[in-house]
Amino acid sequence: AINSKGDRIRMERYDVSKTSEETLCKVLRRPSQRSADATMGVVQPIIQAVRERGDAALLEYTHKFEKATSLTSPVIRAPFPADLMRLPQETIDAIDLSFENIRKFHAGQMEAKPLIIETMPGVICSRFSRPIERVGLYVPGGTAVLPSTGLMLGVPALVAGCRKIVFASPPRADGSITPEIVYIAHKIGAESIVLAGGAQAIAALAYGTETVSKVDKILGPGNQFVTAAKMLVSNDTSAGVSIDMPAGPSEVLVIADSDAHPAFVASDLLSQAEHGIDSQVILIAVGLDEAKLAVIEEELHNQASALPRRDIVRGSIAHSITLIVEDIGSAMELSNRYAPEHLILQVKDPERIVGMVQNAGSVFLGPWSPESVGDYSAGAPLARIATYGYAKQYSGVSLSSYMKHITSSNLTTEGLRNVGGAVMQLAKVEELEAHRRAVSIRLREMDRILGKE
Ligand code: HSO
Ligand code: ZN
Repeated sequence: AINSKGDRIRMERYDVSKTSEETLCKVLRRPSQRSADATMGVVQPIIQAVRERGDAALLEYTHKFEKATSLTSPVIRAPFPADLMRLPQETIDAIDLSFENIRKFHAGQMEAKPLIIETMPGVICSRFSRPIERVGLYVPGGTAVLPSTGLMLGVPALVAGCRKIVFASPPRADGSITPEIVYIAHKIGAESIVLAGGAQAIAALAYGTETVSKVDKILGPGNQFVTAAKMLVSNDTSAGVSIDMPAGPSEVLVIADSDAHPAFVASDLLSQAEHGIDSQVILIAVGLDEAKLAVIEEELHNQASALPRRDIVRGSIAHSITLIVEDIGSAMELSNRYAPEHLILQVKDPERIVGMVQNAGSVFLGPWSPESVGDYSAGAPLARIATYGYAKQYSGVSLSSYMKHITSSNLTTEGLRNVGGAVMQLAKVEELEAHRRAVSIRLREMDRILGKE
């Protein structure tokens, strides 16, 4: 039970040198890494219904889950009506500035020219990229509407050159949609916005309906139902759709040494903690004495108590922890093991320490780089990317998430002569005679032509 007053808001402390490996394992486990079976059971029939009955089923779920019973069409199409994106000038300016920074960062990732390598004389191999044609971008609703997710997902899609960009986001109970999302979709050149959330939105994007355009890839964060639905549709070969990655609750790990500013540390921990009660934040305190730790904890409590979302913060702080270590090496070891989505280095010489980062979604260096600049405006994307420890094997969303690479081979007669022997020999080993002959027939023809001349 969440108690909004009274108890101190505090993270459990563990002195790592005195903590057993077993306990450490337990406290570093993500709170929501539970069996996904129950979720899959809920999601499966929803996907099937949308797949079979299209818009009718999609609307039924939106009426039921979003309470948007007045909604009669699940899609709005570009050009979006101006009255759906009326916003205060300050908001427009903030979106425009962020849009431009995110655009610059992704434009810089564009490959200037294809990779061309001549592996042997006359054997020219190349690799070039093409945008994924149709992408579906999921912008979650829930306890907070996050239009910034639309920027983080949409701008790279625009820069990559995706031909069709479809947004999906749950409508409010009155059937309307946050004007910020509409404005962002408009700036990005989205084809349409699907007014639906949850598994039903994912199913509509994966299979298409009478009004929803089918897409080739679905990206974006969401709750456990969205994540389960993304995993299911991406496993269905008949859907022909891929996903970014399984996304979990947002998380941050802050490493603080004696240089760190206690108020900054507390504010960074809280800015992730306020996302949801399932968020997890971790503080690794490097060589801090009791007095300094106490100041950080005092800051955390005081700042948290003053937050509008303090009840949510209380929930997430309840399963968040402080790990106490002696040196930065041990801190980095733990951090790499946990593989946080966001890593904040409030330490001496962060540019040097960043060299020790092996696993993390996105890193923030030094006292003047709060995570919220990444959430909104700095340019490097953050959209609940590599959570659940997936930072060990996945990258966050970037330009390449919207592209695929195509390779090509182009051989001259000299090239085929150079490489043909090896090909024929390997084909022989694999007993694939047609493969072998595809070379030998050409070599013979080459001899004939050249012999003639
Ligand atoms: N920190 C969140 C993203 C977000 N924050 C959106 C604010 N709005 C997960 O990366
Ligand atoms: Zn955030």
